[in-house]
Amino acid sequence: MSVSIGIVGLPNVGKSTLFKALTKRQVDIANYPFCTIAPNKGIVEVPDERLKKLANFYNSQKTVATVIEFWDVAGLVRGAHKGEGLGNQFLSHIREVDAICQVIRYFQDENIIHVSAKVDPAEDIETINIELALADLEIVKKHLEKLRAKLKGAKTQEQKETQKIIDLLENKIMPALENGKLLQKVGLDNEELESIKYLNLLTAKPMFYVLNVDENSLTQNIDLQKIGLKNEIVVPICARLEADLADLPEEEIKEYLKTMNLQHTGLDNIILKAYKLLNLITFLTAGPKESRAWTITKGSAAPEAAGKIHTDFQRGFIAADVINWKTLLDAGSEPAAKEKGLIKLCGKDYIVQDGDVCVFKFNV
Ligand SMILES: Nc1nc2c(ncn2[C@@H]2O[C@H](COP(=O)(O)OP(=O)(O)OP(=O)(O)O)[C@@H](O)[C@H]2O)c(=O)[nH]1
Ligand SMILES: [Mg+2]
Repeated sequence: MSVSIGIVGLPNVGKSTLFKALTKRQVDIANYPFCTIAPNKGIVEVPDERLKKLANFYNSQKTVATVIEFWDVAGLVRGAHKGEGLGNQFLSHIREVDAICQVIRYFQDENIIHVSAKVDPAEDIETINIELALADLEIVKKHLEKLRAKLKGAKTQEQKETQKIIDLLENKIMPALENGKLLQKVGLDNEELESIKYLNLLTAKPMFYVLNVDENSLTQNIDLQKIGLKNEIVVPICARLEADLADLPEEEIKEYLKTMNLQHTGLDNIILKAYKLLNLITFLTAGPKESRAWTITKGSAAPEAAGKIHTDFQRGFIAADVINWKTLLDAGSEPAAKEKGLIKLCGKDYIVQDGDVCVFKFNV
């Protein structure tokens, strides 16, 4: 299953414009079995220069990037939890995402209506975060009823566990949500977060912010403190420009970035920041048939990485041949790398690193 991101924000801030730009780069789905595409889901390649270079090195017949899913939902308005606007029912579509991308309007354009008639990013962020918190609160309240009912009939051990969750929800989670706080900011420890994971609360998920700015603000410094974003991951983009860029051939995009003195497109930045936020890294498999990038959580051991390719690889894991992609390329060829002893044989405790090229050995 790929990493998924839900896009939230007020209406008319550019969420769908961003989504459309992203989906212009939608992957060739044939490469990804078991993937279905819903109308509001886009599956996008994670940009990776290393993969391209490796594919070139091996003259691979096929190159398969690792992917990330984006979900676009309708805009949230103040009072959505009480049914204002379209209400917040559509949030249920993104309950299972790994992270939330909040789009904020920063661009000035009199022709585009703002729901509160003025562009005020700080206020908009607060509105959205409160609505997300209140949407979570509804879920917590409903769930508490179920848990309390369960307490009546349950056996002792189960009762104890149920009571523990009830206490956490009543004493820590509910008060925070009632105050419009994001659960990510409440300081829950890992055990607490783990115990409420099944509730899929949106504010317990990692979140990053996309500032939809005017094109000419792209290269300017934005005072993030002023809009209340101090320690957050923020990606300034111009959604409209991204939509235009996504239509261009790669060479022209590179040319544009060069003239603007930018390193990546906004879309690439969003994907790269999402990886950082979720603590994800990429390892690679490469050869004449196929070069491919895979996503894993930082700190994963080799068998877990092998399991991304096939569960049999994990179950029957014996060892892995590992070399950093750059070391491999610099060696000139795979046999040369082998001869120089640059390919390391790693066991089940080896922690896979970003940019490792792996060959797994396994028993079936
Ligand atoms: N000037 C300017 N207009 C933009 C930009 N991004 C989006 N827009 C315009 O803003 C309007 C709303 O954009 P959408 O992407 O549909 O907004 P949305 O957030 O999906 O809105 P809802 O689906 O209603 O919640 C459209 O007319 C866009 O063309 C931008 O970067 N600059
Ligand atoms: Mg939209």
